[in-house]
Amino acid sequence: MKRVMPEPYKIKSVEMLNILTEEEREVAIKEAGYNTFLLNSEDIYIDLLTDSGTSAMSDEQWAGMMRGDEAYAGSKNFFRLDKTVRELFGFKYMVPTHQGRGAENILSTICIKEGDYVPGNMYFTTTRFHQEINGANFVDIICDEAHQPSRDDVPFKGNVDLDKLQVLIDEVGADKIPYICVAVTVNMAGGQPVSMANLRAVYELAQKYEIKVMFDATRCVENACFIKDREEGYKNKTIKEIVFEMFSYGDGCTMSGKKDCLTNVGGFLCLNDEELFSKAKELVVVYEGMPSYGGMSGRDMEAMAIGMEESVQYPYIKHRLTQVEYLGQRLIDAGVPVVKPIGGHAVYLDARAFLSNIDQEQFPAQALAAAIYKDSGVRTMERGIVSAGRDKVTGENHKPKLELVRLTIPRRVYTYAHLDYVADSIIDLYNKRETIKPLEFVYEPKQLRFFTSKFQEIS
Ligand code: P71
Repeated sequence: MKRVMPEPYKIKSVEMLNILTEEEREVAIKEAGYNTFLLNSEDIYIDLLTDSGTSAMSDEQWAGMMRGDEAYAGSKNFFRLDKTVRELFGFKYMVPTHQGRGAENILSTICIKEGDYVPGNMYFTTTRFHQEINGANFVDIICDEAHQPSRDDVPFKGNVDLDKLQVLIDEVGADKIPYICVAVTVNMAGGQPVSMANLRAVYELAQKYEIKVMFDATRCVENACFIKDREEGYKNKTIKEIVFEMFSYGDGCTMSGKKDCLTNVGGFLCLNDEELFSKAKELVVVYEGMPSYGGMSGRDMEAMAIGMEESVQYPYIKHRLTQVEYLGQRLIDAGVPVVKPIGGHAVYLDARAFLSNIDQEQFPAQALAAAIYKDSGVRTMERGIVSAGRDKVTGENHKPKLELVRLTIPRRVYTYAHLDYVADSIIDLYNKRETIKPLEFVYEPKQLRFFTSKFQEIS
């Protein structure tokens, strides 16, 4: 039998979990309008809502917090973070922000003109929001396989379809495309990676037309580990070398430090262009803070610099991907429909297949996420029609091909035993799935509606 390697860390401090009864959970989810975002965290047993800002920091990071230099300007922690980011990513300039969307706001504002087009390998909610509010049209150029949840023979389902990119350039002209947004990995496709060969090819094509490539670097370390494991020629390279090469095929990036930087808050924007850097610094003082803190405290920046160095250590990242894969494989073995192959940060249930009796406009993924909470106290997230929102012109619901529930694994927080409980619960629920009821809106906010909308069951 193959040995399962346990967690590559031991536990120094613990946080006790609350266990509610099923009756108590039924009341809680009803009060939350069947929206898992609106649950109180104290009512949750295992929280798989997100891997964003939910990482456990290391003893080294906590020690770093004590070295926080909280000067208003020129904090020493900023200089350490700046150096770490530039060394690991290879970009020339870095602007700190309070989190990823702060960087997206600045990048979109300085690069986009009304009527532009921003192609990307699938949308992300906040990213597309900032592109559209600045007047751009988002165009999805991810490969078709990314929209096929059961296709498990594609190792890099996050890849850009170069033909789609070429068609867009021919149709609208390169001068209407301020940059191509390349996410590594692709969250909404199921945490799917992009190959190095694809990144290289996108950059070559972009350079031919003098279009910039801007990465969404949020889960870049996970992407690098997939490249090491799956792409020819990378087995003997370090994660650090792979990350560095990935970003050599671009002109900048936005980063949510709340994921692969192993911290609870923070983010940054990287750029190679001096003029754009100068514009970004003008805006950061308006929205975030001084260019030497951008909304983070000194201690946050120190923890982030240390977290980034820890994140590129192979034992850490390999264990993380293996943990996610383990949960996914348990569900696959039981016949539960999930997005395949299993991605980097989460297992995604295919809610359309799980609840094939519920119409997409009756929110199957939302209903499934609510049912999982009620059944087991596990909190998950809808990533389907509710997240996709409405078309800004027609007002119709975007109807994404993928109607998913995300079981997101926080970094260094849960053990294999927790994941077994999650798997057992979901398998049980799958076997009684006909008891799950469809939903309808009782409150729908205009923007990023998934965060605060409320629903009721249709009986
Ligand atoms: C996630 C999040 C956090 C989130 C955001 C919106 C709705 C629900 C949850 C954030 C990302 C991300 C990618 C690929 C940019 C951001 C924004 N993800 N790009 O998955 O995944 O970063 O949260 O730091 O502002 O739960 P930010």
